[in-house]
Amino acid sequence: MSLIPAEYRYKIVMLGDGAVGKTAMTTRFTQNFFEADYKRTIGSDFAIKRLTIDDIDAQVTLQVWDLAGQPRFESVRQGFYRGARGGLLLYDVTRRRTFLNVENWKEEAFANLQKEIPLILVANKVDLEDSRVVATEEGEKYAKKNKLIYVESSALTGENVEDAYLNLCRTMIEDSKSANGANSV
Ligand code: G3D
Ligand code: MG
Repeated sequence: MSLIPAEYRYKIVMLGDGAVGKTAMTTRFTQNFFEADYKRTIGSDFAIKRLTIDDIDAQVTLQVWDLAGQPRFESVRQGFYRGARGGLLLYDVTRRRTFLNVENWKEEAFANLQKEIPLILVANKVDLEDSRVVATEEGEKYAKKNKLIYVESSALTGENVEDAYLNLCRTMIEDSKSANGANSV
């Protein structure tokens, strides 16, 4: 096959309460497998990662935005969300409050973007089995009800980290294709 891979560029956002593992996951994903490129902005960071998805002949450049702490300025939040095409919404399976706040993060993202974007629900820190308080079934149930893809990960061991981002890429690419299809004459 001599197909030229299709090129996609997406901005994505890391969502979830403090200390759920947003930065750990982003760092693992962007530095473990490919080169990373960091840039500091006020209150937020982004990393660039290029990846190839062979089976669908796609080359994706991801701009992964990660909020540094809880920004005080509304303008930082607006800049953070602006142009985002998808996101990973994390909670920490050892802290129920972070799971209960998932709904708030989803609502905030959709409100700021004024539309719904694909989100992957990420149950992080599954390596901490002994202190786990949010069961798989609960996460799955919420994801199903809200039409989100559910992934269990550990930024510590690396389990399913790449998978979470890949799932999001595939969903965004499908969205782009159906949007293009709708626009073409
Ligand atoms: P945040 O960016 O969402 O605020 P961080 O969260 O990525 O800063 O992670 C918060 C703490 O949780 C960090 O610990 C980090 O190492 C830890 N952590 C992140 N992901 C995992 C995971 O999958 N498993 C375990 N066991 N720990 C994780 P410290 O001690 O540095 O604050
Ligand atoms: Mg962080």
